[in-house]
Amino acid sequence: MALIGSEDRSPDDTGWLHPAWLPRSLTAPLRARTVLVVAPEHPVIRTVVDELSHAGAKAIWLTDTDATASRAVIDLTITIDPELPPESFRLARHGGQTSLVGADPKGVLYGHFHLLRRGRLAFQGQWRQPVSTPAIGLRMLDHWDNIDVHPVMGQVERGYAGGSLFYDAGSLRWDLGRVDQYARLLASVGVNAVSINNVNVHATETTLLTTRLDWVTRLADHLRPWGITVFLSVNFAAPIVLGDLDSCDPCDQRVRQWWADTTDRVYAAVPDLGGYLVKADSEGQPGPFAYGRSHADGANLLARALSPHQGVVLWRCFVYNHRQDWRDRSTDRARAAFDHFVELDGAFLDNVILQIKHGPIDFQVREPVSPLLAAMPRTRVCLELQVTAEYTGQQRHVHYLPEAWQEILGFRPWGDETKLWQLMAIGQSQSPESTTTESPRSVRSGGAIAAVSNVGRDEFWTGHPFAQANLYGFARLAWDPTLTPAAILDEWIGSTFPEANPDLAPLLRQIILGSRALYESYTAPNGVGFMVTPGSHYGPSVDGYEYSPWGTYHFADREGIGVDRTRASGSGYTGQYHQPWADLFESVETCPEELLLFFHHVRWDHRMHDGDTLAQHIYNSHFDGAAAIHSLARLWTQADGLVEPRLYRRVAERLDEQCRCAQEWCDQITSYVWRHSGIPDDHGRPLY
Ligand code: GCW
Repeated sequence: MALIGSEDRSPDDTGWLHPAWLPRSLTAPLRARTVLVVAPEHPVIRTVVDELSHAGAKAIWLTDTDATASRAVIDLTITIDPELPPESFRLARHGGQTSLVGADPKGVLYGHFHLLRRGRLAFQGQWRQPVSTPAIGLRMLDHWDNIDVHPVMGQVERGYAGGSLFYDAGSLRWDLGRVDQYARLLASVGVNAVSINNVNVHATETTLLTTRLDWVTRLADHLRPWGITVFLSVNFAAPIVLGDLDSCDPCDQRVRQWWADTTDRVYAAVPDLGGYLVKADSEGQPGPFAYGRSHADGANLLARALSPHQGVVLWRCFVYNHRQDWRDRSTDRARAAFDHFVELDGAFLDNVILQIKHGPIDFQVREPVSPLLAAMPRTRVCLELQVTAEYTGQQRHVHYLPEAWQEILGFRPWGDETKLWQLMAIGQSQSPESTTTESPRSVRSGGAIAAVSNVGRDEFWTGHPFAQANLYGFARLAWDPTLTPAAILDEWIGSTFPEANPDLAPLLRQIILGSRALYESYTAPNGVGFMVTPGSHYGPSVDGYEYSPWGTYHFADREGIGVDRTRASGSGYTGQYHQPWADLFESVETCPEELLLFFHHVRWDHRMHDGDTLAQHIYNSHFDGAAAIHSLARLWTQADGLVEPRLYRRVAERLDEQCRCAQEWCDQITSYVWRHSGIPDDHGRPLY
């Protein structure tokens, strides 16, 4: 069987590793500097001290009391101010001395990386920066890594960047050096949590809870010094899978005891584990439905076991019927998460966080924001994004995902000033100013954002070197969701290509900015989604999922295309939104055109706002999109000699493939529309 993960497509372990956005030479910034660190003994502080010494500091004094005596000769002082918000830092330079004040050890670590990024400027002039505070408390990357190589999904499910950083064909890697480097990379942009195994938890991974617990301990030991908390994905049926019980019914006392005892043992081994991540009753994973129990029963079962240890359950809402009969027009997958969860609002314990995908279907290039994110005022919620580019070009196409994420984070669920990211910051799906809903639960509150990681053992970390900007962008948006994609890209370019020829940055901007819209223009049109090859999810297959059980249909016929999700004549999904969206999406006239086919079944001759028919609109966007990719590939030749040769070649190869694939998308989609609609292209371009 062919591997769907692409470990085979990216070189692994060549020995050479691209430094990503970390400074090439650590010795420059702190050469001949003296440093005073006033902080308690802590693994993260120890990391900062090691960093400083690698960065070339001449002398470092570490003390847990204020040692003012030697201040006169100190270039950099690092102190802790617990009055600052958690994980924050403040940088300033005054009287010939640079100061870094962190709220806590993590704040010091993040401030240190900020200082490194400033380079020489960190030790020049007089300046004072405002306190930098992360907007969202839990900033997490989910790894879909398998311990065993899965026969279909490979070592990393939906991994497009070589093998797993953690596991290799059934074992924990003996040498975790790459994990250390990864942890450093994440810490440098403020990621503070990682789940270490696939949410599809097979039998082998289930043993991470028990006989392979020492692996979790080892990974946690490598991540802890970088301020990164480990989470475990667990199988809801673990008591059965591990052979201890014949049931996993959340209301069975034996099951509750099993989870309590198992969790106690887990925390004895890893006292600072973040908690569990769970995919239940989803795509074949076991869950509480088997016992007629609700997802609140299921989540609370684990929450109770974790509570004495201050652990949390991240419980995914990706719950839908994946065995649908395509003939059944009454079931709408987009409705599923809301329909399953909204009535449970208020029924979850305080240490349960519902993890909700950004759209109602599944990480498509264009979906409306999931209405569930703003529908559970008495429940903690977390936004789930996908950095790994499953449906978005698989790190073979240039696709700058922060352009989509900024739209998602900026969505205004009530049409007023409140943006989605503000909900994620408080971790509560209600407007921060809201007085109409019940007040949020106060205990253990705090926001969260999670994303599926896109890294592997590839020498560029991410397959496509430009996909590094997606990892970087996720972390930066989690810290500050008000940053623009362009600003983030400039930061990434500046740190990744320091001291490059001045021609490079504009070239990179031209290729990377706008790449999300470009990808959208030649793939599935106007929010219709899922015209990908079944299984691999790469490349076009217009009807690939049309007669499948997965609930992802476009319903094209000779009249038109798209899914009627209106209240008037369709599935009623539009009714899951607050106003003004419920009405805006309901009407063909006011529905944003980029989402037209997500919400409506539209005639091929429907007039778009610019006067073109829908068919013509699709022809235009696809032909223009494919042509634009060919131009980008030509443009990249100007980078020859401006970047490392192997980076140049890697991008050039990927652009060749993007050209081929974009043309294939264009030809298949336009020919499909032509054959179904009979509407010729105004410009006479080839339709087959
Ligand atoms: O997008 C789908 C993927 C599955 C994945 C699932 C999920 C881990 O195709 O590979 O399974 O989403 O999010 O659980």
